[in-house]
Amino acid sequence: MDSKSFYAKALTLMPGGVNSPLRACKYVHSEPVFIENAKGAYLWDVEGRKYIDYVFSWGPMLLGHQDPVVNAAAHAAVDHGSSYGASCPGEVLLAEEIQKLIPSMEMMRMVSSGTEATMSALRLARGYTGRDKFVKFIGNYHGHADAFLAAAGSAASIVPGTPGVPEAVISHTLLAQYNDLEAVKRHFEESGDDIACVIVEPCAGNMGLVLPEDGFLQGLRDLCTEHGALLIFDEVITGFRLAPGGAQERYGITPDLTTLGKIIGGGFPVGCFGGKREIMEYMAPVGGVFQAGTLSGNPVAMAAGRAMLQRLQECDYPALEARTKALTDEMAAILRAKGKPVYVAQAGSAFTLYFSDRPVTNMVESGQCDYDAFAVYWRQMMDRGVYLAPAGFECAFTSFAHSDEDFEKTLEAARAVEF
Ligand code: KE4
Repeated sequence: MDSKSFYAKALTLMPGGVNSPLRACKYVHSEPVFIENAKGAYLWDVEGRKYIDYVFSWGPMLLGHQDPVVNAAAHAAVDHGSSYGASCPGEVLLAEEIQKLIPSMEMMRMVSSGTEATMSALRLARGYTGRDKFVKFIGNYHGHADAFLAAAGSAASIVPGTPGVPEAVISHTLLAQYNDLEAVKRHFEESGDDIACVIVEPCAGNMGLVLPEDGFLQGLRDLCTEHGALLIFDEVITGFRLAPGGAQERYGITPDLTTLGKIIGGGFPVGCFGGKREIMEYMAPVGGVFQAGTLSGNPVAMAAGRAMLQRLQECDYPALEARTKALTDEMAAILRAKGKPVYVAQAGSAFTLYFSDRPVTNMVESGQCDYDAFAVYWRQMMDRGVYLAPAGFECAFTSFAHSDEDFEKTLEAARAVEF
């Protein structure tokens, strides 16, 4: 069966034919291809067409697909049983590995998705401080728990309003533009005693990649400390990607709580939240803040994640960052030569090519980019075997599996694009 046939069948079985809205490729006016194989830097669809991957499952596969060490660890784990619903060594070993790289996570808890991690971290922040309100940034995406679906980024930015989310639930969600410290200050001036936490993507990846401006993260740290609120870094994308110790290592700011996902599962469903011991001990069964999960600490995900983190410590992050910069500089130069203004945002192995003649520092500016031009670009890159995220407001990822030849082929495809 080809992709078209699978999609036609999928449309009868799943809303929009997908299990996550971005995959429907609506934002690039296209249809999904169905993938049946992935190895290294490549994907193959059900028709045998090969793509150079820049999505990598939306972030987890920083080593590329089927890294032999990660694969072997997952296989070995499956051979010992795929789920116990009981404590297992793998969860302790992965937690130890995470703590080594992100020391601010003195204690942590494993869950099964980024959504669960942020949802639980927010509940913990509220339980710990005894306060209900929290600050989130417009265009930041923290998964799809109700409280975060106010001005959320990623696919949620396209949904008008938040049907299904009671007004009362988001009435405690205070919004600010990303990089606008003054707006956060105003929230603290008005409701400082009621604010449990500020949650932020320390380098935003869900309105396109948007870098924190100098002083922004430090300013958040200071405001939270001053007002007794917790600072939560949502590092579901940035954890182990921007640096082995995540954005908090790269920018030198320590949050009270951190949420993780994606990379720490080595491609298996996972999430994790953690931070200061004193705060984490508010979680049940020690404290009263409830959270639980049938598959939390799943032994296969734990084994794959641990192998992934160990392998990443042997990898040369600065070299990949430099190679990614050379790639994106050239991609931008090619587009400019075609008369398209481009602004490139890059941090480590994450980047976004904005069709814009101005820098993008927040959601308003991201919304002003020419996403129709991006859609044209995306479709022609796909036709030439380059798989970019199917939305202009997402970031692309390079991996340690990409060769220079893959980058050169990508540039060749970009040169052939016509607007
Ligand atoms: P999951 O529940 O999808 O595992 O993680 C939610 C999440 C939390 N925090 C951040 C910063 C995230 O980026 C995400 C999920 N990211 C999206 C796209 N960037 C995943 C892809 C999708 O929704 O299909």
